[in-house]
Amino acid sequence: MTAFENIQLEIEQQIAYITLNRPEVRNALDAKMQQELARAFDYVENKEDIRIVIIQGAGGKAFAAGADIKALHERPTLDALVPGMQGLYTKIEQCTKVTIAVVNGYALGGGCELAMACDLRIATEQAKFGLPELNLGIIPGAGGTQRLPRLIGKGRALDLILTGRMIDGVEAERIGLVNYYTTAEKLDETLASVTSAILKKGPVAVQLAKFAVNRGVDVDMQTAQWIEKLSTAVLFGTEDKEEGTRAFMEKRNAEFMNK
Ligand code: CO8
Repeated sequence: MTAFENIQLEIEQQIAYITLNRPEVRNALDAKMQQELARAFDYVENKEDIRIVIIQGAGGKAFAAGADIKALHERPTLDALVPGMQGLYTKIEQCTKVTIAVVNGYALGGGCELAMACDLRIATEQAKFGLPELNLGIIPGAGGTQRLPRLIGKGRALDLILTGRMIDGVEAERIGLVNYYTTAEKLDETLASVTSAILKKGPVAVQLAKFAVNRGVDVDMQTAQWIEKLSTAVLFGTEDKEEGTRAFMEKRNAEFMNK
């Protein structure tokens, strides 16, 4: 793996920590940061021992303040047709590992959209979420117009997109934009409790639960239920299912083998 400049990637036990690292511009996502994120996700995707990816922002002020507006200013019309940020966030959403955004500062525009592409979001009292793109004469074009209503409903999504107002972590949790609201002091504890709960589960079941939810949400119910059924069929053939059910009957904790 080659070194990164605008992000950091650290791996500790079964968790990869990706830190967006341009604090002087509130971790705005320029082209280099986006390319590096794509490379980091290619890397972790192929590492079997990594089961969770945590994305966070450096500097204590921002998760990410969105796309780099200076670069955005120069972009011609047809640039919007390339996969770009939208494609990157789809790649992140489709990562087979569990992804968690830790928002301890501004998550605006493309920063908020990045958090929404993750499976789970944790916010602290420093967090501020918003989609201010309309102030710039554009729309949330990195999946935001689609992921936000799927997460919080159409009415609330339109309010946030049309007004561009910022909300704090308490409101974000109330409307379902984040899963957990915590304080900066309790962040590590919250994160540890979420990650340890996930790491105790059967690894293939975790992967297929994420797959079934993500793929099922955008298709008709019957197709979605087939996705669920076929995923269950795969799991029925795993050692994880053998161990998980046997452990219950033997009144002990399961020890999953990831096979
Ligand atoms: N891009 C570039 N530079 C930025 C950005 C950004 N998004 N955000 C902050 N910066 C820079 C500032 O210009 C400033 O630089 P300098 O020191 O050289 O003046 C530095 O970061 C610090 O910023 P502030 O002084 O403003 O710091 P504050 O802590 O007072 O405020 C805010 C922080 C609230 C985050 C404020 O900087 C802000 O409002 N930033 C812009 C937020 C925004 O509008 N984000 C949306 C961007 S557009 C987007 O994300 C579109 C995604 C979809 C694209 C799809 C394309 C196909």
